[in-house]
Amino acid sequence: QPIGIFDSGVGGTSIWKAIHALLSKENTIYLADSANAPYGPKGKEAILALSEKNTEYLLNQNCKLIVVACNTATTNAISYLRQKYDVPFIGIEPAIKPAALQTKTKAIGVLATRGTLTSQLFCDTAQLYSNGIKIIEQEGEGIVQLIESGHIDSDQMTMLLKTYLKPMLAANIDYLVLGCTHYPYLIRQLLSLLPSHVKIIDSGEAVAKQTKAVLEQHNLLNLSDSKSVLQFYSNGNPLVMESLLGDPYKVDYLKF
Ligand code: DGN
Repeated sequence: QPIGIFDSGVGGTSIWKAIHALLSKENTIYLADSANAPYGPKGKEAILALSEKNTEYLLNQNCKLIVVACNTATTNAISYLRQKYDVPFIGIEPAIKPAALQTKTKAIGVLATRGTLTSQLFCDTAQLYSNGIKIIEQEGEGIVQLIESGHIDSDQMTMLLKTYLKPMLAANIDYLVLGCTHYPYLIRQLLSLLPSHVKIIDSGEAVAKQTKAVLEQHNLLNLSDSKSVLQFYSNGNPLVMESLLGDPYKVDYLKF
């Protein structure tokens, strides 16, 4: 039985990479709902409906566990999904906690979509760790669209990033939390725009470890020695996703 992974598009492949690195024997099915990206500005009801649609597709493929590889879908829909379906769900949230525990300048930045920043789950977490620490929240408006359309390395992207980092630099952050699974693909550019003492945190590795722990807990780890089957489906342009995944992975177009 495969692990099912979905995102509003190609960004969750950053999470898939971390999962595959840790759990290379596991079969995986990745679903990129690029036709409906970005989820960020859509509002809770729409995000619930799309998350449900993606989950049902993956369950019909017999997935044993589902990773919601999207901060926006997790923060808005994961408790609903857990209530409605029997399989275990792994979610992803901005890594505020490690940043808040380690900051020396007492200021951290969080870059995420509006859907994440306005969610109850995010606000509760931010509240929990804001004691004596300034959390600069910034919506990354437009970034997901540029990545989905294959414009990662563009002047437009550099301009957006510069604009979004400005208030964070003014507040002297020393940690930048990437609260959207598309953003790890921007780490190189972000590092070139940030002073060298600023560290970037994303949630990929933590999610992979959590996935492993939950599989173990439920006795669901794949113990067979056969080569893992890795499937990638997109209802958008498969080529954008293939370029992010790199060789030798192939992405199939699928209407879902
Ligand atoms: N990858 C999604 C996330 O982590 O929030 C992007 C959300 C979106 O579609 N804007």
